[in-house]
Amino acid sequence: MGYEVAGAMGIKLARPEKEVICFVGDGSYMMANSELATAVMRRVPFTIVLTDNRGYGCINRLQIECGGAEFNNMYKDSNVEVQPEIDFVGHAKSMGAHAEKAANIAELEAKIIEARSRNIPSVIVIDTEAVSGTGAGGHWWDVAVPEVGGPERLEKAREHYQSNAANQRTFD
Ligand SMILES: Cc1ncc(C[n+]2csc(CCOP(=O)(O)OP(=O)(O)O)c2C)c(N)n1
Ligand SMILES: [Mg+2]
Repeated sequence: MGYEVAGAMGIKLARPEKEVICFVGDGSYMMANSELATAVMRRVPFTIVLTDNRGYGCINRLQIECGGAEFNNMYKDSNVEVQPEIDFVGHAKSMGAHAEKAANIAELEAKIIEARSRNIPSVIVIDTEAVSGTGAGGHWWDVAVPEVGGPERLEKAREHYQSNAANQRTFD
């Protein structure tokens, strides 16, 4: 986390003939983004697709999968006085980048194509849903669940963990 914008700039400097698209979450963007200003100054164009689900979505899903309650990953579950409403378009524009929101996938696709003609970075912000997934990846994350104690949801999570762990291949 945090290297995505700088990484995209580095890739574009190394391979200027390539189209570079940086796919970054709101949390990662918040960790580090100031190379955007450098890329504007140096005229290094790449495209950032910023998915805004208002928090650490994948860690929240992992927390749920491990039987935990949603806590301190999404802003809505965090101990804050005020829920942040970060204007990522305004933030990126303040560094000189082209920035706009996409309302849906069709707009996102069109804006990615439009970005190809610019000589500065383009930031496309899209609101995303934090908890539901497509399931298409069929992934599983090997994070162990405590063996004793906890509420019923923890027992279910533990069973789920053990059956997935049993399916793992081992390598010598
Ligand atoms: C420096 C660093 N800190 C913490 C983590 C653990 N971590 C992995 S993904 C993630 C949350 C990412 O949030 P966001 O960028 O908003 O993406 P989302 O999962 O919401 O799509 C965290 C905290 C990490 N990988 N690197
Ligand atoms: Mg997020």
